[in-house]
Amino acid sequence: MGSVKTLGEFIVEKQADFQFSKGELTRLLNDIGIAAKIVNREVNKAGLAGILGETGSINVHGDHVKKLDLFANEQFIAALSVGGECCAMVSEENEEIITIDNAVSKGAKYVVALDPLDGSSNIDVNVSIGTIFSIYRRTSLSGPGTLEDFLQPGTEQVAAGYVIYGSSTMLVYTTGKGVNGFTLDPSIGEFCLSHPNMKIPKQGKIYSINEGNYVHFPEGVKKFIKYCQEEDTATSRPFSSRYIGSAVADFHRNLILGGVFLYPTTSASPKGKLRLIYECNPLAFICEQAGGKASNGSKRILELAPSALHQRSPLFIGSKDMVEKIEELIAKYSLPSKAKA
Ligand code: P6P
Repeated sequence: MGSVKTLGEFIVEKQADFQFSKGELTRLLNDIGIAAKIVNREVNKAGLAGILGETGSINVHGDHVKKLDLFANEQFIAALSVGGECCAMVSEENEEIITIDNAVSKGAKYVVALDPLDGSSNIDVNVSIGTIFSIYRRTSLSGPGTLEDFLQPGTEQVAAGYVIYGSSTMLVYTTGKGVNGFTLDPSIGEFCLSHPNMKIPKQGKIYSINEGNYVHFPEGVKKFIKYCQEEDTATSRPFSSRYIGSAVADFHRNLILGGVFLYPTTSASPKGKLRLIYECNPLAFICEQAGGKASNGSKRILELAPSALHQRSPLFIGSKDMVEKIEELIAKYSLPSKAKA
């Protein structure tokens, strides 16, 4: 058994990748790792800790907030507040920006966008759930973080990652120099490097989509689903349909095995369901760094210009060849815009 490399050691080692870095990002990533361990402890015993079920409250988007959602949100806000390296946060659970005053006074230069517990509808049925985070340098010059700090395109991300609370708990992140995965070893309470330099297969055999929405999918998406189901040994079709209903889990499986996750526009989500700033962009950054692709059907996710904190986007993300096939079919079968009027 080779020597174990912990997340902390790895982050410090990679700090050298950043010219002029004075350790702020290193501390910020470590703060996120600490919060993830605390959330993991509660997720693993949610059924016992009386924090299953709902708080009875509704979040800003009208979703029923599960107690674990709230707990996770509080833990990440607390960890990032104590750390002092992040001057403001955006969370799926909070309508407005969260300003971290002590970090503001310290002149912290980073802001963090977060989905503290994605896939919350799966909490009570013991299906994998996840945390997604995205880190930017603030663009505002001083004082509390501003809306503009968060309305940067995904290409401006300094780092992005997710935690998946599954059969094991993993933290996967990138700072723009590749993707590395760490598995939590509960016996020592450390995330240990288990998946160095992760690469997503260029072509996969898995497609992941909620086919319950089929009737309302754009024509090109319907054509892609049928393409996946055709018999063609030369292209290993039919592909397999796998859908967990937790974006982090569906994404993580495809990152390792190859495949594509699709969340198109639907009647319930006419702009798509996944959030651009704290779901699509961080997963897109990781996916591209692993050699994959992330699109809204016609444009690169990372180049979309956000205009609102909680805006949604259609998302097609995973193996490069599969995302390009989806874009090709959407372009071929999309109605000319004038015809839509
Ligand atoms: P549907 C979980 O609630 C989530 O936001 C994502 O994690 C997941 O991919 C999606 O919604 C599932 O949505 O409509 O298929 O249940």
